[in-house]
Amino acid sequence: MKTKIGTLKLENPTMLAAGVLGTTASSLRRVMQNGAGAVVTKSIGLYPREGHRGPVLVEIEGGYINAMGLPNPGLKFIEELETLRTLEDLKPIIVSIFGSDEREFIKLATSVCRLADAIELNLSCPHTKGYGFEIGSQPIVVETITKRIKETVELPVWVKLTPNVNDITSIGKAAERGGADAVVAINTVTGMAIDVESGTPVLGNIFGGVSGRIIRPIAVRCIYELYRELDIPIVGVGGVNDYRSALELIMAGAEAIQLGSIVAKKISIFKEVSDGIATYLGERNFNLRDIVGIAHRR
Ligand code: RRO
Repeated sequence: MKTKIGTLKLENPTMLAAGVLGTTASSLRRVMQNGAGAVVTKSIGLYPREGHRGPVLVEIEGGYINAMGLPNPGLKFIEELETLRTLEDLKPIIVSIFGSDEREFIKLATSVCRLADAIELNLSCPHTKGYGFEIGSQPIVVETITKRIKETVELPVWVKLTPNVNDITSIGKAAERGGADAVVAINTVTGMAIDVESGTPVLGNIFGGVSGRIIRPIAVRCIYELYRELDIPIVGVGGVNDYRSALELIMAGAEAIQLGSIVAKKISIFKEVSDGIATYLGERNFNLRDIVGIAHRR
């Protein structure tokens, strides 16, 4: 079930979402071997970061809340990408980057571009001051950073959007004006959990980002809204845990989907979802293209 996001060719429409199993060559390799059509790395910054004080992750009904705080190896990650590139049968590698300003984004994009098939700009981490919300919630900042990266690298540039804004389409349109090749929707939804025994917030950072099937209706709504307003492709992410939930994001308007929380428990999910979609389409004599955004016809 081959597909394309702009010029990027995929063997199937499932990808690893940023943040899960994405910091080493061996874990990214494992995801490829388990049937992912592409992988997105953990978001990488210019400098190593340890992340927030723990606990950084709590499981809730229907998902997780995380406040990892952008832990990453910084530019040392390039060594992992170099190792990965020596292997055979690779799937497209999308490198996710974050920065605090335009200059940092440009430096990162320049450093990783020879090892990436596309760049995903993380303009949407919901709980790390200076790196996500402040950048990703202002259309003019999103447009400018996207534009500068497009001027800097020849690769496809995808922009990952935050759902924690009043109007996600204004941010999506800003990415499109900046020349983005696709938008990725959505990052996690701001939330928090309280331990009722101690009466204290569970996460070290107090606030975190909610992921997993509990956020799927929010992802579907955001993708549906974006599809109405944008001409560039949408990559859907948020709460997919089987082929039917993947179909929901696709019918809202996503051309491919990313899997995150579910991967932590089920690495076989890529094959399960892509086989499930293929069977669904085969039984109805449809192509994937036929059902992208089909919910808008009503
Ligand atoms: O590392 C994180 O805490 C994190 C990131 Br960068 C992100 O984009 N989304 C998220 O839920 N957590």
